[in-house]
Amino acid sequence: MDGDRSMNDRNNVSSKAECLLRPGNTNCGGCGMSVGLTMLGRALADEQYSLVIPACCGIVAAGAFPTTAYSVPVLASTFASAPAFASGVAAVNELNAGPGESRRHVICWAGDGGTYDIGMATLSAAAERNENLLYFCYDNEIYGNTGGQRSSATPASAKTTTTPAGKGEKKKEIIEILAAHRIPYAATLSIAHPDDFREKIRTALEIEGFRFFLIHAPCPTGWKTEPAESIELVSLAVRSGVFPLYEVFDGFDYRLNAEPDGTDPALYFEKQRRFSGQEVNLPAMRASLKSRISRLRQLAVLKN
Ligand SMILES: Cc1ncc(C[n+]2csc(CCOP(=O)(O)OP(=O)(O)O)c2C)c(N)n1
Ligand code: SF4
Repeated sequence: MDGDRSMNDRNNVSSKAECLLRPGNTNCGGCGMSVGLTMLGRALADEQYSLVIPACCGIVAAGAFPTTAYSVPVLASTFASAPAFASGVAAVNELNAGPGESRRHVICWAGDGGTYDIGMATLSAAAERNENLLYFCYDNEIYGNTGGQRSSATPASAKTTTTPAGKGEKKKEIIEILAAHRIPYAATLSIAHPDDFREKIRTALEIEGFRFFLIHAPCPTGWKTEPAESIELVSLAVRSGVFPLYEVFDGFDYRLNAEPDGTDPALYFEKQRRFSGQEVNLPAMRASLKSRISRLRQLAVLKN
């Protein structure tokens, strides 16, 4: 009986729904991107889709052709071109679909380097054309795959291989940039909030056009954190207001999905050795997070 159950469990685990990224891939332990892929697979369990992935840890994880760690078709693009590449794939799917047939979703899965920096031109162009794509940026706040260089998503004060004394500049507000394109849907996702994660993807599936998601994706290797603490870290980020959970419809209709609970952001920073020895100006940080959340509150109609 137990043997049957474990066989069934194994079979379930190898299904597309449970296992978009199969075990035995190259990702590090505690990788937030891997957890994000698992949650994405579960949210899309009943859907047909392909992934377009540019240069990043996500495409390395696929492994060497002809084997793959992914359980859906994956197309590898150059670093800067994933949204353009995916636009072409979506157009071909449209041409190939027969009358009344549903289209396979096309999903971009890219890191912050490929999104905030090198892919920004093709991302902006695809958003402006309102291409029928779902775009996911897993934001580990560095160029993880090539050794942890700073990106424009790296927060101020974080030490990276190219900012050994701590980054001087602030993190870019990517959701605001996408919202300014007046796309139908943009949202932040946390792997510490699986219900919210799934619900927002299901919401996006009901909408046509360009849909953008930002996932806070801990990277123990680059953040110098313990793999077992990844979920706790992103939970602290939501609770302290470092990573607010919100969604924006049509570029102006904001909804705040979780209120910060008063957790001190210091707890989030203290747990990461990328900030150790840095003078994180906590009073200024607390004030800036407070003003950002109150701005979001003003823009939002609180959901639920
Ligand atoms: C034009 C170009 N420049 C540089 C590289 C080398 N490269 C491959 S992956 C990568 C980092 C990607 O960073 P990010 O998009 O944040 O994803 P992550 O590695 O963190 O998963 C770089 C610089 C490349 N493949 N193409
Ligand atoms: S370097 Fe970071 S993002 Fe890349 S696989 Fe490792 S933990 Fe994940």
